[in-house]
Amino acid sequence: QAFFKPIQNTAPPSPTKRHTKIAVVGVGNVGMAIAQTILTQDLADELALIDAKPDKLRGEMLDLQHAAAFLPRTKISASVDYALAAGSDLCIVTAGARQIPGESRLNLLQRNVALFRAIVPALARHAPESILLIVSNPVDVLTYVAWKLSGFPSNRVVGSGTNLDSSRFRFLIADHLDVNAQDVQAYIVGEHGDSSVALWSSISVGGVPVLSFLEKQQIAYEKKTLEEIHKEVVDCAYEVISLKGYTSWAIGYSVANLARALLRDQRSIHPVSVLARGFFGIEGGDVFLSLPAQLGRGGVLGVTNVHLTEEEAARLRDSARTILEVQGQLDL
Ligand code: 6V0
Repeated sequence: QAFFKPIQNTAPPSPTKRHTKIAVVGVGNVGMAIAQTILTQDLADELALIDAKPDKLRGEMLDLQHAAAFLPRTKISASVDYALAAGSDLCIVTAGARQIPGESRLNLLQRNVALFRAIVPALARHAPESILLIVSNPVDVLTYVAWKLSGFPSNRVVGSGTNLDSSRFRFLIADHLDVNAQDVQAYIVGEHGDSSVALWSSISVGGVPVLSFLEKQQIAYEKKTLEEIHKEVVDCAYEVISLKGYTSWAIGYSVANLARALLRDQRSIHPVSVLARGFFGIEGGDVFLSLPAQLGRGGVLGVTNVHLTEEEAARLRDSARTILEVQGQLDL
């Protein structure tokens, strides 16, 4: 006996009505922060959680389901089986191995490549039309690995890249100037982490370009402050990790922001890891690096033709070379 009696003359829903499904692989600190932001922001009709640990998965699924009374309606499911990703529009990968004390970065990377071998082809098989959004670190190399293992066109493989670094940058500039971070435009591009490149000329507040404003006012010392702010951006991830053991909330919001841009066809510009070969003189092989990219329902729609100084472009190319060297040592 159905709870509701159907009214007369009902018809099935229109087949053109879109149903949005997001799969999140890895329900650790980062995966769950992303999942909960997606739920509170009403970004999906269906959320599929996938991990290798069945108990943790079921616990996380139940805990989220128990919040249903306070959230927009989303069907939440969980499984160790990648078939759960079937029909996903977006697959977000946060699964990662933890560094063993004394382990080299390359060894950790090789272990993550082994994880990706289990994850990415399975996602590609079950959700062949999806966009892959990679979060696991080192994100630029792993986005390349995901692109290779998926066989997807490069516009449907993107890494969260420096979207988070840029939001940290905007927060710190906003804090320094005592303005709203949403009014601060500022991009960090390149490799996520230590060798990221701050695009000084891109910084503007409420439409006012900050550097040229300072130059006109002959306030040279502020440039130094900005450089210190960039250093703080690089250091602050380490600080959060040393204080609380991991980072989660900011990456959760940052990835949900990318999910919205992609699935709701926002055509907005985000510094994310994309196939960078051919841009800004990056040559020598296929490499993923963050560039200001336009995102929409088709994935990566293009890269902004932003002006880089020769020094900035050279630093980007240096990062590309370093990443290509690492990729060359990978057993793919
Ligand atoms: P965590 O809390 O250890 O979670 C990792 C999860 O992955 C665990 O639940 C594991 O069970 C799961 N997992 C491991 N192997 C598999 C597998 N084969 N299939 C499915 N699931 C598996 O780590 P945390 O959530 O803190 O971090 C996850 C990843 O995100 C790490 O690689 C981080 O370095 C990376 N981050 C990336 C950021 C970015 O800006 N790109 C920011 C923060 C963290």
